Amino acid sequence: MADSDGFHPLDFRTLPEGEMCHRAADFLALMRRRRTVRHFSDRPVPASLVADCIRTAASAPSGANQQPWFFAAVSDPAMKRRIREAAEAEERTFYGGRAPRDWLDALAPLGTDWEKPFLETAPWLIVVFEHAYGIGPDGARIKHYYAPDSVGIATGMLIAALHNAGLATLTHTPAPMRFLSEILGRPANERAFLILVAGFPAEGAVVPRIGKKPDDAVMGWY
Ligand code: IYR
Repeated sequence: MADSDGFHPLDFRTLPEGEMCHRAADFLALMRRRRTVRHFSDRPVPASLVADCIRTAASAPSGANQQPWFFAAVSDPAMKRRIREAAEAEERTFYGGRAPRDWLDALAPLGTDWEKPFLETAPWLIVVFEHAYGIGPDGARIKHYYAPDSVGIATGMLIAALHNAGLATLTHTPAPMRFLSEILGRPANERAFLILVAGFPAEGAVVPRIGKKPDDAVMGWY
C-alpha cells in the first residue's frame, strides 16, 4: 500500500525462534525482579532517562489512537512537598476512618499507612493524567474511547520501562486526586490517574514477603 492512502509498510523484525525464546525468558526474569518499593533514596536520576521512559509509555496503543494521556514529571522539591502534604491529608482520613475495615485488612500485608515521605524523598513523581475528553481546534469537546483502559496500558509500559532502566517504582493513588490538577495547573479535561514514584530504593529497603499467583491460576490453554 502506498503512502498516499494513509498507510505505509510495517517495520517488523522477524527473529529466529531460539532468540525469541531467549528474549521471552530474559524479559520474564527481568520483570519478576520488579517490586513495588516504598522506601526511596534521594539519589538523583537524570531527566533524560525519565523522558525516554515516558516516551515508551506514550508509544502505547490507545483507543482510536487518541493518546488520552499526559505525564507530569515532578522533581521540584517545593512541588513535591505540596503533593506530599495534600496526599497525606487525604490518606489521614482514609486510614483514620474513611476506609472500611475489610479494605484496611486487605492492605495490612503491605504495611502501608498515611505517611508518604517517599513523595518528597524520591527524585521523581510522574503524575499520570487521563484526558477524559479531548479539545478540538475550535474548542469543542472530542469524545474519547477507552481512555482509562488506554492510560492503564500506557502506565504499565511506563512501569516496565522504568524497571528496565534500573529504577524502582511505586504506584500511588491517594483518593481523591483532584489536588494534583490544582498543584500542577492541569486543564479541566484531564484527571489524575495515578502517581508513579520513581528513583532508587533506600539503603536496606525491604518489601513485603508476598508472591504472585501460580501459572494455573492466571492462565488457561484452550
Ligand atoms: N491509597 C492508600 C491505600 C492503598 C490502597 C491500595 I488498593 C493499595 O494497594 C495500597 C495502598 C495508600 O497509598 O496508602
